[in-house]
Amino acid sequence: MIYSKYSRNNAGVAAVALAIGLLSAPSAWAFNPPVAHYTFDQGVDDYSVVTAIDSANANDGVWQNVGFDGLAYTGGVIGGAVSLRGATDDYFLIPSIPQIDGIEPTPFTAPQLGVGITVSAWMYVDDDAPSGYKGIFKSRDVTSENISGVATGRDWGLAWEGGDHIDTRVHSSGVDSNDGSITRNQWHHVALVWGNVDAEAPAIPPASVIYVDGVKQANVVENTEVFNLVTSGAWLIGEDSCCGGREFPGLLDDLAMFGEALSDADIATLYSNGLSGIDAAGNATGIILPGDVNQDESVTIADFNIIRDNMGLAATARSQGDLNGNKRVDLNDFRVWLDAAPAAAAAEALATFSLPIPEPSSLLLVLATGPLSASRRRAR
Ligand SMILES: [Ca+2]
Ligand SMILES: [Ca+2]
Ligand SMILES: [Ca+2]
Repeated sequence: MIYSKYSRNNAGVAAVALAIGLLSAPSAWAFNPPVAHYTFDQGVDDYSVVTAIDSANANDGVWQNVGFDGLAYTGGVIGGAVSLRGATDDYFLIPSIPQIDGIEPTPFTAPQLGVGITVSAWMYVDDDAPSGYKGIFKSRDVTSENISGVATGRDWGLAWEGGDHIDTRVHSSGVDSNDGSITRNQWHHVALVWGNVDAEAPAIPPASVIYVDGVKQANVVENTEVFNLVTSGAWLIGEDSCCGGREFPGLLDDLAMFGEALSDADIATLYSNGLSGIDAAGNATGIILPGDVNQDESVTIADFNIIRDNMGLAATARSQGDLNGNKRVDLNDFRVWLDAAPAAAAAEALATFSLPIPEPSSLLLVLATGPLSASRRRAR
């Protein structure tokens, strides 16, 4: 995969997207828009947004940590992303997604290709994010029917498990993505499809398929023996309600629930479009460059000046210089800018440190921190 050498560097992503574009334009939309869609674009320049806003059907997610201090936003793959700390109650609760109630792939009578659901999301975890079973988008409140009958409280959705792969659940049956498919310090697109996806089968059973970065994973369940998603129940963004300590410690972007089982080609479209800054509903939102504070689509000394002027201060928006989404402007934000800045701008910024400084300044601390450009790690 040519993408694997790119870390959290949207300039690189954009370059890849451009290269893809030279070969083929983003595919035409071949499927219906999501029934629930969380872009996390609204919070980037207003950290007071404490709702996961569903731009499709107002199935909004409610932030569960009443202090709100675990919630922040930063640049994502497509516009903004939510930055989750992973502490207790740092997650959104969606009371239900009623648009998926009653989706029934009907395997025995008149099966129809494409009946089912799809969950699609972009995720990012740092080197220092703790491993473990961490919920990305989960429900243990679905009522579903399999060959044994109707049951509630089963496990549905996607989680980041053990560091390097995704665990998916359909009516509690678990299937993993390939070992090593989820690397750190890099955005990955993940998707779960449940439903009728096999055009070749004489009778179409509801299958379960996982995709990472647009690629179908080895573990495909041809027949889940789950026939009916009776009612949605509550879904959690960034948490699995079981067991405690399963809050997701990283970034999530463009989370979408589709009321149909998308095809291999559809998932590849979601992935390639995402790299081009096109979201799951087909909107060309664009890409926020990592060092671009003032969002004029370039990384210049003007962006550095904002960071410098706000150094050490609390931030209520990324545009104040908080590039890593931790609600304050500090050296880590300067590092993010420095990594993204053209050489001339970086040299100009570093040169300003030799100028007289009227009072003890955090910029002196910058000088004391050693080789700045050595770190390309996204600090939190
Ligand atoms: Ca977004
Ligand atoms: Ca800029
Ligand atoms: Ca910051």
